[in-house]
Amino acid sequence: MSLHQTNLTTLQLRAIDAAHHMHPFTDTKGLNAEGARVIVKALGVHLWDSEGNKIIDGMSGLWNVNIGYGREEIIEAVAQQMRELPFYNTFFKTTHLPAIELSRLLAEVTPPQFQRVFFTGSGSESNDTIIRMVRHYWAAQDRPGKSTIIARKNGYHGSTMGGASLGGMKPMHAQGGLPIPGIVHIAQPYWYGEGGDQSPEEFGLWAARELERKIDELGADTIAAFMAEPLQGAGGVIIPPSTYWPEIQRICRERDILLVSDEVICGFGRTGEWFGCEYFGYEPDIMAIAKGISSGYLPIGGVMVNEKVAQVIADAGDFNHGYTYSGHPVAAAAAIANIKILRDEKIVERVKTDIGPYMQKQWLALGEHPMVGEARMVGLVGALELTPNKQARASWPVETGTVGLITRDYSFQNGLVMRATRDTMIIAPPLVISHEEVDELIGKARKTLDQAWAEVKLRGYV
Ligand code: PXG
Repeated sequence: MSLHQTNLTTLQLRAIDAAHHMHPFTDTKGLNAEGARVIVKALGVHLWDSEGNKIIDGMSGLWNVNIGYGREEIIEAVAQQMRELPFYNTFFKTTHLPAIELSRLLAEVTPPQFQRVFFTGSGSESNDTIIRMVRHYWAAQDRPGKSTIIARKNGYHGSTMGGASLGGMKPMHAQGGLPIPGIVHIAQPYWYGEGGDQSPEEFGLWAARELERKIDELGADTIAAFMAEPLQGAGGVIIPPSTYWPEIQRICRERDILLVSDEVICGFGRTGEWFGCEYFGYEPDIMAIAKGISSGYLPIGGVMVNEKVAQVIADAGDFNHGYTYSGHPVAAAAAIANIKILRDEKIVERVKTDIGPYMQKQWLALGEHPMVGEARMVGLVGALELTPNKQARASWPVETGTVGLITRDYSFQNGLVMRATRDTMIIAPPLVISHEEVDELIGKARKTLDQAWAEVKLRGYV
């Protein structure tokens, strides 16, 4: 009998989970001592747990449920595709209707330089694909020495060997022998944390020129590509100063380096444009996509490739790369239905002109709270920097992350999923959130800050 048909208590469900389920990015002992929260259903922007608590999902699942939960169009499309063709591959000179339709749709909604997609099953697989693709691109032009990829400290590009190597997360590198060779990291454009006395604009130029310095140090004839997120998501919603991206683009063009945009979080409307590169005004050669492509209803990802790169790959014969689930027909059907909802309901435009500005105004006002050093947001993705001293942008006199966790726990208790990265609170609600739901979310966030502020004062952290 499936668990759905039983009347197991939350404690019993937690015990089974603790006995058999290894959770990602989790301290298993700590989790099992506490017990996992069991999520049982979701609708719109809300989740329900096994205790009957209703929670507003301020993180869109894991930054991916852009159209919100419970859309029947996707359920229908998936069920129909399951009946018709639950699986076939796209390897040996075959294709199928969902892969054909989705590739055309992606060519329509992505920036004009992108007419071709390589399908994957996730963001990590997209980035692993990109490592192989950019090296193959240069090798195919008799320049195999152009193989190093430059990425950034505190960037996030996934959890596979390649993805985690491209990422600049120290705790990830510390496990499993990472990064793999041929990947180097430069500074991130994190003005609040690292900008010191410089203005954001000055600091943005400095951070971009770190790329120039690194390329010149290693020699442009050894560098294949630069990869970055338009804004860093998992790293703490780090929004680069306006000077950053134009300078990065100039440097890549002048030195003949491929520019890769990891759009796994920013893609499909998060910033109020379809893709983050459109928001920040640059033209990548390659984009990694996943998450919002299907709003998480089924796992699927891809790599968008411009004509320059696609042509070289095509002229070079076999590209010896692919996944069983590249272009999975049912996942593709979910993605097609999702993209049509985003497009036909003008959800991305709504983020830009209506709900984005509406939420930004209230979110930025949280910056006046005594505990908040900076509130920032673009589209529907934002962060609050928690600090004991606003003017000094000071960090807390306890282990990094302590105050973030206190705040996150209050947020959960208040029925709001708001993430903590270090001592930075993060928000990225579904793009379909209503005005009333924004009011609800902000009210809960404000209450959470008040409670956390009282507690850190009680604990003597201020
Ligand atoms: N690139 C970016 C920019 C991401 O945010 C990936 C690639 C990898 O995608 P997959 O589908 O392989 O997970 C991501 C994923 C967090 C968190 O805690 C963020 C992600 C994944 C898991 C947790 O913020 N982003």
